Parts: sequence; C-alpha cells; structure tokens
Amino acid sequence: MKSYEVNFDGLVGPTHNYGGLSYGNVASQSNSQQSSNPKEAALQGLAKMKALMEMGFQQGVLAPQERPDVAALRRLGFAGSDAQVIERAAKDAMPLLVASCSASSMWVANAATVSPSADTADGRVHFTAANLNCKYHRSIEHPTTSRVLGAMFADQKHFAHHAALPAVAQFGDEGAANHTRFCRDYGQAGVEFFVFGRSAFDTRYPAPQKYPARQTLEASQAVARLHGLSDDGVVYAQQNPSVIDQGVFHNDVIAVGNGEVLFYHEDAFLETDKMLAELQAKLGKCGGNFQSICVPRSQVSVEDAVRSYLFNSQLLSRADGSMLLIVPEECRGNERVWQYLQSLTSSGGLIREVKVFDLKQSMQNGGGPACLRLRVALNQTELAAVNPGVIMTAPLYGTLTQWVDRHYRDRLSENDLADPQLLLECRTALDELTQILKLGAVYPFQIN
Ligand code: SUG
Repeated sequence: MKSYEVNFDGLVGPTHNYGGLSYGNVASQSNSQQSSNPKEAALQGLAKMKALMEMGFQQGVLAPQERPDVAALRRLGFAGSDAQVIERAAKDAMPLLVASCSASSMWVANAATVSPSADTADGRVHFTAANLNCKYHRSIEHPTTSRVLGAMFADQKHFAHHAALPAVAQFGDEGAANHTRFCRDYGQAGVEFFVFGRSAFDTRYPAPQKYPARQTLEASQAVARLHGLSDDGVVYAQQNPSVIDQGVFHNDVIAVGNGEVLFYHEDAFLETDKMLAELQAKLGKCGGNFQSICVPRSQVSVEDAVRSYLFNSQLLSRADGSMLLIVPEECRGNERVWQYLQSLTSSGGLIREVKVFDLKQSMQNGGGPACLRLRVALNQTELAAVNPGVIMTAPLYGTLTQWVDRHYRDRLSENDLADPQLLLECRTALDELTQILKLGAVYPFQIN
C-alpha cells in the first residue's frame, strides 16, 4: 500500500504578535514589542502550503487557537465579563495578557509527537500532545491542540490520542521539534529519533548554563512508551548543551531528518559518533541505509545556523528518490549559508534543490518552515480516514485566503491586545473557520 508523509501546517492566528515571550529563543527576544502583521503572517504560511501542494506533496492545515485565552486569565484570578477580564489583565498584569494572546500554536511542530502505525505496537498512528510547559504562553495550548487533533484524526480504528504528559518541568515535552523518524519507506517500520536537552533525574547528563533545555530525556521516554515503540525502533540522543546556550532551543533549529537522511550541524549533539552508529545499526535492521550529511562549523557557524534557520528547513523526498530543501528567505540573506547551499545542491548528493520561502512574520518569533508543520506519515487507508476538511486543495486555499482577508488585521501592537473588540473578531473568525475545516466545536467559547 502506498504511504505518504503529510505535512499539516499551522494556520497563523489573528493575534500574531511579538511578545518577547521566549527566553532562549533569540528572534523572539530581539523582536519583542515590534508591531506585527497577522494578515501577512497567515498569507505567508498559506502560500507555503499552496506551493507544496502544487509540487505534489500531501498537505494539510491545522487550525489556530482562541486568543486572547480568557479562560486562562480567569484561572489566574481575573473575573467579570470577558471584556472586563481583558481590561483588568491589561491594567494589572500586561505580561499575562500578552501571553494569553500569543498565536504561538502556529508552530505545530510543537503540537504533538506522532508515531506512524508501522512503528507502534497496536498498529495505530499515535499522537501525544506536547505539554510545552517551559513557557507559560505555550503551556496553555495542549487542551485545544488535543481537541483539534481529535477532530482531524477521529477514527479510533486508525488513530490513538494521548493527553499531554504531567505539566512539570521534569516532563518538559516540546513535541515533534525534538523528534525525527528515519525509514526506508513511510509505510515500513522505522527508527524514531528522540533528542533531549537534559535529564530530570539523572545527574550524569550535562545541562546548559544559560538558557533552558526544554525537552527532558524522561519526557521522550514516556512518549516512546505511550506509543508502544520497540527498543529496536528508538534512538535517544542529547543535544549539545552549548548550542542550547547559543539559541538552539529546539533540535529542529540545528538538525532535520527525513527518509534515510539526517542533515545536521557538526555541533548539534553530544556523542555524535555513537549516535550515528546506533542510527545506522537500527535503521539497517529495518532494511534501511542510514546516511548523514554533516555541516561543518568551518562553513556554517552555530550563530549563522540560528540566524538563518538553515536547519529549520523541510527536507522532502521527491518521486525520483532525490531530496528538496525548503528554506526561509533568511538563508539566502546569509552569504555563508547561501554559499553552502549552492555547493550542497551542485555536489551530486541526495539534496538536489533548494526552494526559498518568505516567512518573515513567523521567523521574527523564531519559527521557520519546519516549525510551521507537523509531519504525519500515513498509509492510503489512514489518509482516507483523516477529516477531509483539513486536507489542502486549491478551493480550500482560496477559501482560507479570503477568510484571512476578511477577518485579520494588518497591524497589531501591544496596545491593541487590550481591545476587547479583538476577542470578538477572533471568535467570529474562528467560528467560521471550524465550519470551513469541518472541525465541529473545538474552542472553549464554542464548548462552554
Ligand atoms: O516556542 N516562539 C516559539 C517558536 C517555536 C518554534 N518551533 C520550533 N522550533 N519547532 C517558541 O519559542 C515566541 C512568541 C513571542 O515572543 O511572542 C514563541 O513562542
């Protein structure tokens, strides 16, 4: 049976703004308080989805969340009508209002970890929503994420959903941003590669000194257990703590994998040789031939990787077996990175082509092409069981761009977040969106 990697991209929500909320994420910190353009952000993301669909890749869309999250503000003690909750938060605790307005659910690589049916004990596709508990503004995403994923992948015969791990730092889980799957074919058993930043319970693992390590070994192990993965089908590796301290807050900022290939920076991991040998041996047992492409620090520094988001690219398999890299415009703007990419594609290796996308609105918050998508490997039967409303088509692209044009503002600054009218605009837009995508009631304002 034919199998596919389907990329579900996060649709940018109407409150996209630069809140400076992510300590350890260089772009989020340095663009804090700039005014944003939610309309442009959503259209940039949709343009990428359309382009991939037109190139023949399977493409889906994942809905944004209700923001401001009034229910979250109520849990923090703000009371009254919805408008009063927002006004009181704006007056007494602006940082909490800003956090409750973040459109961060757009970075759906952090929505969940997904294991395809070929890897799991019960032969279903497993999803674990990420608790994202390193940052308050992200920790409020998972309940709605679970409902949205449940509405997209509803058929229990094929899909199993797990709630987010316990919401404590010891089980800090950032989802697929720290997870890659290697395989010979998407429909065959593969090797799931979990990258963690620190161990919560074992002091032998070093930890970064400056910035937080968001993903723990124990969280990755729990996800592997929940999904019913076999020991032979899993490899754990530690991120180099010193790159976390240079702004690599997720592994997908320094490495990307697909099929039998890992594309990574020389400084990305600890004990790299041991890790590569284990990947090779385990993928070999699945009939695969593991290949790695190491980018040397002499050609691209960690700083250049963080600035350009070279590794936050989408590595896609083409029909002829070669690969294509989807990179952000910032890669073309960095001379060393661009030169490296030219030499990579002309070297006769596996990666033959680079396509550049303008995702500046998302990039300014530290979200590149790979952050914006959640990969789900599905066979033909499973793909047919996905809610068809979320699969990208030319008509859906048209409907969504018109929906964005109708409902999104083209400028948002911190003061605008205090405007109760923004909440009404968002709810009106999202109510319509759930009908467009045929999701049913998934948002707190639709349920409560
Ligand atoms: O969690 N930025 C996100 C970016 C997530 C990128 N995802 C992956 N690498 N997969 C984060 O740090 C910034 C929000 C703000 O500052 O307004 C933010 O949440």
